Amino acid sequence: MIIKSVEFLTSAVRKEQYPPEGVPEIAFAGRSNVGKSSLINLLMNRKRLAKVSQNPGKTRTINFFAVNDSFRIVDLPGYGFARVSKAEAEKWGPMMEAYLSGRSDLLKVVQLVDIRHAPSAQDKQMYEYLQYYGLDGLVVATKADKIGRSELNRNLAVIRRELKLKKTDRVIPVSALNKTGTEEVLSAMEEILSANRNDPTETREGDA
Ligand SMILES: Nc1nc2c(ncn2[C@@H]2O[C@H](COP(=O)(O)OP(=O)(O)O)[C@@H](O)[C@H]2O)c(=O)[nH]1
Ligand SMILES: [Mg+2]
Repeated sequence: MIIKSVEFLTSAVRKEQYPPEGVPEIAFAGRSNVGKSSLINLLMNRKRLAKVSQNPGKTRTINFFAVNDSFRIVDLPGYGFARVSKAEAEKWGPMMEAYLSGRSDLLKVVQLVDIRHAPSAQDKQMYEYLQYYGLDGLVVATKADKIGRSELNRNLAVIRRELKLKKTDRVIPVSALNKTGTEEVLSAMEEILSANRNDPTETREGDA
């Protein structure tokens, strides 16, 4: 997939603030600091599209970007950051639920996990949530530059096992530092979008 144009649309907390439906969306979820903004910037080939933060836990909104005038990518707020206030933390669940449960043009949520560690309880919970909504099946393992070759397959196997992935589900290792893995992620996104173009009524696996 070639990225010809990317445009920031809006930051939303409530449903009324989302951009109008009618355009397919692929969202990105993961723990704060997992490398979500870095991945989005790399995929879109823009240096500062999604803010890369040294100060995690800042993204408390759902951020929408228009890509190639044909689909959107959606940067979901990160979870699992200890230093946010209780009030902030309590808003996260309803904000995610409102988006994930009620967005008919949402085709897939790419789940990000850190390749160095076994998925956390919250990673697992998030992924179960995606399974429930039929939005699962594509996992990106970030910061692949931080482990050696010998660890790679072992860690990917742990991720598959802990998230209870099916055989056909994918885990793609990426490194924002070495700029590796992006072609694979982009082609997975392209597959999702073209499957939707061929049969727009079957947007979610679990529906029917
Ligand atoms: N070594 C390495 N560092 C990364 C990678 N991706 C992100 N980071 C760093 O991890 C931190 C958090 O990244 P960010 O993209 O803001 O994470 P977010 O909170 O998930 O959006 C930053 O310091 C990034 O530079 C990666 O692939 N390799
Ligand atoms: Mg971020």
